[in-house]
Amino acid sequence: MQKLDDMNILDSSIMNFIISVEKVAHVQPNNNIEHALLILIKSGYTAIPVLDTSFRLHGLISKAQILDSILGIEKIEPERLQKTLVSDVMTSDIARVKDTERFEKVLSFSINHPFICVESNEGSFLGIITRSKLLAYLNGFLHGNKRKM
Ligand code: 2BA
Repeated sequence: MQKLDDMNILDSSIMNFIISVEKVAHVQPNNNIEHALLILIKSGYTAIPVLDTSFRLHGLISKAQILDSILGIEKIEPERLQKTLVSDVMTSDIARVKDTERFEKVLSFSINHPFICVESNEGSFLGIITRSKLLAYLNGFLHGNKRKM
C-alpha cells in the first residue's frame, strides 16, 4: 500500500476535525468540584477542558480526579465537593496544539489522549479534536483511496 505521507494526508489541516468551542462542555478553574462533577455526569464525558472566562485553557478535569480528591482514609468525604476548587484538582499536563499544527502531530498525540485541545496563536481556546474523529477520517480516507487504486 502507498505510504500515507505520499498521499498528503499527514499535511491535512487539523481544523477539518475540530469540535468548536461552543459545543465543548467545560468548567472554570474557580468552580467547585461539585459543579464540575455535575457537568461531567450530565454531559456523559469522562474528562473535559478547564477554561477561564476569557476562554484560555488551564487544563482538564476528570471524574476519576474528583472522586480521588474526596477519598478520605476509610471513607468518601462528600463535604469536600463544595470546598474544593477545580484548580486544586485539575491536571495542566494535557495534549494541546496550535490551530496551525499538522495532522501528523495530533494523530500521534491521540495514541495516548482521547482528545487534543486546539488553541489560536494568541492562546484562545478554539475547541477539541477527538480520537474518534481522527480515526473516522483516516478510515474514510483509506477506504476511499483503496477504491481508487
Ligand atoms: P470520554 O468521555 O471517555 O468518551 C469516550 C467516548 O464515549 C466518546 O469518544 C464518545 O464516543 C462516547 N461518549 C461519551 N460520552 C458521550 C455522550 N454524552 N454522547 C455521545 N457519546 C459519548 P469521543 O467522542 O471520541 O470523545 C473523546 C473524548 O473527548 C471524550 O472521552 C471526552 O473526554 C472528550 N469530549 C468529546 N466531546 C466533548 C465535548 N463536546 N465536550 C467536552 N469533552 C468532549
